[in-house]
Amino acid sequence: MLALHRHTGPFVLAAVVLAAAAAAQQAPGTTPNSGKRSVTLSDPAAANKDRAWSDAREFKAEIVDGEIRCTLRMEKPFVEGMFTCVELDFDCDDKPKTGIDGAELRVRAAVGSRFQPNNAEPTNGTMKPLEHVRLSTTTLDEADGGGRRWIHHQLGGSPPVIDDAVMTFSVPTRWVKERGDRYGSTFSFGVEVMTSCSDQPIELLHTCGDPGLPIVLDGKTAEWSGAVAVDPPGELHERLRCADLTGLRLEHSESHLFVAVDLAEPGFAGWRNDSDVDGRPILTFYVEPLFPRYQEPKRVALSGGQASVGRDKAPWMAVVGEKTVEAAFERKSGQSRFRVIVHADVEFRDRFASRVGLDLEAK
Ligand SMILES: [Ca+2]
Ligand SMILES: [Ca+2]
Ligand SMILES: [Ca+2]
Repeated sequence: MLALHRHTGPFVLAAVVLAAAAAAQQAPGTTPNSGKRSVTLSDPAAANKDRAWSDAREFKAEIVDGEIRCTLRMEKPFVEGMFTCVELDFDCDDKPKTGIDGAELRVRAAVGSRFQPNNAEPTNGTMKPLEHVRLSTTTLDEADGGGRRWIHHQLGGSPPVIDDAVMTFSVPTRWVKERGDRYGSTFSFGVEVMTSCSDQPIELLHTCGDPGLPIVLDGKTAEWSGAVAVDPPGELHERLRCADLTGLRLEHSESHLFVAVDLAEPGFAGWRNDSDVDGRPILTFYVEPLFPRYQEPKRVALSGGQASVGRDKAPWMAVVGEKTVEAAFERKSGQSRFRVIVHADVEFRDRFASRVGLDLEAK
């Protein structure tokens, strides 16, 4: 079986489907009682085909030679995808009441970059996003004033290996044993796959040196003029161009600062969440008054799937058009200079309904 990990043929798939059917008997979220060396979980396909690049389908874990060998299969090859991270939250002592939410260790295997699709050519140096693979760990630490907290702590381990739609990696069993129950040998972990991408922030400064323009917040930008800060399109995954920022403009009236954002493609307001792959694009506006007197900067977020936010007299409002977003922020009397930064992020989560339950001493 071991040699088949990276080349899953039809016979192995048949075995996997049977194992998955057995795993599906367990109630979601419960720890399967173990005694097993090997577990395979399956996960539904995303109904929305545009989410296929974030869609986890199968996860297998098997204890072999002091390692938990993990195999994640996605719906699409990694080379067509975006930054992908599978996170395992280990309940090392198989006791949900110890640790934080039961867990004593978190292990992540990741590939890619948030700022480029996996098939992008290197923009500097020679490493393609697909070659950027790593394994990282988070452990429990004594917190100041009692209790415990998560702290990033690199335990070592080898980076994952990518082959088409399959990622394989190993977690040394001693990481679990060291945090486990000295009298017990069972442990469990949950599996969540996160995929994400981000556009680089666009920044623009604005001085209110005249009465400004009569901006109408309707998602259309024909009334706008003035300087445009531009950003090239095509940096995000091809199915996420509705979150790809291409331009930023600022304008003002007596009472408001206006912000217009251009997006590469339509689809932001009409975003539909998927029941399997959860997540949506988020535009973040950072507005910092600079002069004449310092006031608190404001940071607000606009989620995909919303056509508008706020209404008259709200501290901020936004209206989403086809490929543009218009937003308005309160301008205090006399404030005449602003710095505005806009960025876009998309983060998806696909969590396996059942946990993996294993036994270090199972034959
Ligand atoms: Ca899925
Ligand atoms: Ca625990
Ligand atoms: Ca308008």
